[in-house]
Amino acid sequence: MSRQVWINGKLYSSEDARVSVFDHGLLYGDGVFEGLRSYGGKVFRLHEHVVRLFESAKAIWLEIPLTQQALCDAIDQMVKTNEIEDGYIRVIVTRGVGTLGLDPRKCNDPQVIIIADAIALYPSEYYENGLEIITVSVNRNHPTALSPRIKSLNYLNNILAKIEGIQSGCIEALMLNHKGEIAECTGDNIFLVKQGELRTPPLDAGILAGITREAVSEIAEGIGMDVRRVALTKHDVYTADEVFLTGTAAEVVPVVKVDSRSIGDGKPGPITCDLKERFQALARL
Ligand code: PXG
Repeated sequence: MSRQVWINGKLYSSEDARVSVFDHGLLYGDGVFEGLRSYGGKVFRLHEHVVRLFESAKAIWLEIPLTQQALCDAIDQMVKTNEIEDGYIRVIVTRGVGTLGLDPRKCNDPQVIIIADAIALYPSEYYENGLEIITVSVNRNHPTALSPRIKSLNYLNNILAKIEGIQSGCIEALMLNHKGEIAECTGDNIFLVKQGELRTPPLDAGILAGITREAVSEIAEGIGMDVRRVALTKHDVYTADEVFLTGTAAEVVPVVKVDSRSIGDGKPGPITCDLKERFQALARL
């Protein structure tokens, strides 16, 4: 189905929406992005996503040529224009056209792109039976090399981890940080349930500050659960009562096996299932 795509304030049909082969987003992965979701035509945590996009851009010295409010309005407009109810929105900001050289000063027309489409949901058996994941040899980007807080157009770190997971028959891969601590999966944050409390790696473990991670933490704290953002090891994961992942695409998805070890009783746990329901209720409010 043809969609309308927003590029720098103009609308193009999806067939005609294009960027140049000289765009540094393509040549060098020089740019940032966000993946958002709409529920019943309303974008979930729109403001938080736009703030994170602007922070990603600031961290790479990329100036987004519109205000946060104007971008929020444009995203809302694209959801309406494309008549999206439950949908997926991708916002991309590239450094723009430059020369065949790294120098970003040659790029002076950043491309802001908004794509709004229907969402391709994960198969329901992932939620019913839980995922099996594996820790991979690819570490998460070292925070002093490229901060994992930046949602940049260069996702090779995560893609290499994903490939390693797929080679082992797992659709998600768990990445460790440079200290050997648990970081996150390739497109999701990780939580453990232990003795009725939630544990998730802190931001300084070198992870993306996930918006679903934050929403689920708020839900849990709202029902009186402790949420501890603490450094975690593989041992903590293997001996957890429950494990689940959070992300815009996956929402809350149970994990039942890590590195071939069953987690808890090997079935999606009650706290995970409860938080998954509560998250969906919140998203559809
Ligand atoms: N960690 C990483 C590395 C991610 O890329 C998350 C955690 C979860 O963050 P949010 O804010 O979504 O709760 C992400 C999110 C895609 C896609 O199209 C990727 C993400 C989100 C939406 C779509 O691959 N990554």
